Amino acid sequence: MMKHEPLLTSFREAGQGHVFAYFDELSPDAQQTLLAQAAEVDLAEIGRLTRTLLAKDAVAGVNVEGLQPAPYESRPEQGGDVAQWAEAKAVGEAALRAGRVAAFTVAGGQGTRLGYDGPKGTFPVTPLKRKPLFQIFAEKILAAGKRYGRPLHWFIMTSHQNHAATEAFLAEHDYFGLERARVHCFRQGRMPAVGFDGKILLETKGTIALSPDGHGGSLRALARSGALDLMEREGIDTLSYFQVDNPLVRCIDPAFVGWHLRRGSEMSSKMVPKAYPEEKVGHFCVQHGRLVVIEYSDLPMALQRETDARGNLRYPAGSIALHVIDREFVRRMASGGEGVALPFHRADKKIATIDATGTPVKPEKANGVKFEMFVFDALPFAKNPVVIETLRANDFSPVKNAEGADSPKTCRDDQLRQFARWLKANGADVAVDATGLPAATIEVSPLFGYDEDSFADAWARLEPKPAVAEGLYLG
Ligand code: UD2
Repeated sequence: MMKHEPLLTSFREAGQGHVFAYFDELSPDAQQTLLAQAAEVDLAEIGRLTRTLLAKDAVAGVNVEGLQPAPYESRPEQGGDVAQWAEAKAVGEAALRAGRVAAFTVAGGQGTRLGYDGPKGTFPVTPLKRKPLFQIFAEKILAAGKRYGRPLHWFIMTSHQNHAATEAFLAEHDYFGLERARVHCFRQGRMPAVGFDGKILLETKGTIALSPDGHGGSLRALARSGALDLMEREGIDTLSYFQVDNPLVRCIDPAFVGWHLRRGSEMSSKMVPKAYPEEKVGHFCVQHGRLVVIEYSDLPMALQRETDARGNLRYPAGSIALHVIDREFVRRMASGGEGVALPFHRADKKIATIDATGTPVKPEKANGVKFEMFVFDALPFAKNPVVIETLRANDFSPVKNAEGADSPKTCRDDQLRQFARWLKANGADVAVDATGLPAATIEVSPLFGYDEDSFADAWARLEPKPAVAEGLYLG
């Protein structure tokens, strides 16, 4: 039985005593649940956030003073230095052969926009076999481990909500061929939602309205879960970070790892030139000498649309949430020492809560605030951060919405285009339309080829070469 008086007192002293208003009505089990949730809350942090982000005179949006476009390394095809890219790739390959790299997926989001019930990683996305997102990543990681002769570890950050379902799904599918001991799921932290008056909201009489603390919570969670220590024991110093919604991603990209290592960078990023001025991605910028990402919702539209003398966007560098991160940098950020903590962002939301009589209510308009951290806010703290350009078609086609842009349909088509491109580049006869979309439904398993190089090698070995026809699966 958890001793509750000290906890109750600290909540009361912080002006949050109402969290226990119904405590005496709860069953002993329910009391324990509430106490455990309350113990998760950092009252000092909530107090600080309430005083700053919720203050009447809080400045909305970000300060854009002194903002400059961020420099980046262009791809060789776009005028980048061919020799440097080749060297970066060699350095990355050497790191992979030495077992220094692990894959890291953030999969704690709630996936509300897609309207899919279940962890997003279990959502089927490939054109023919309907493989789920987790399977694609697992197979890419497995294949990269084989290619470089060192099996990779895979860290997956889940949420309280989807942790058990994620673990069960992976176990049920035997980790899609990965060694069980190399797959590590751990939960991210939670933050309580507060009303506009700064009072912590109860979801029911016995539960606090808690929600995931944002993908930036991954840095703390990596430390807290013991993942960093495990990496250290295994000789891993580099994490390849990607989001669960993007099956096109090169989970393991030697050139990216190599740029990061060659520059002695603590956190590196990939950019794509924005497809159009209002595209909903973060913008890489430099402010007061530090690299920052400014989210589309925070960058004034005039700046998003601003062009230079030649008519090019002044802030073209879109963030697609791909990073390579140094292990000890994560540890430093997670320690939250003076001045190194990630900031929280405020999001006004409709939060299920209880009314004055204790009855659950679903509000019709925003009734409170959630606090989230963003992983890219670590960039200004990183030494020697590098941004490299990547081709969207090789790295980015997320599934976010049920329909329209970034939907299962657009993602499926982008996968088909990628498979067709790989085949054509290696001499296969593939009929495609003006957008590169093949007429036939084809699929390449990551176990056959997971990027241009591995595909080219596998295709060269394949005899006889199959004709590209409806239903071709290269596995
Ligand atoms: C993110 C970026 C945006 C762009 C885009 C590319 C932010 C704020 N914006 O937009 O700039 O790069 O991605 O696709 O990051 N997640 C967690 N825990 C959380 C919240 C999210 O693990 O508490 C994971 C989530 O499972 C997903 C990823 O983070 O893998 C992105 O989350 P999102 O869908 O909320 O990000 P989005 O689309 O707003």
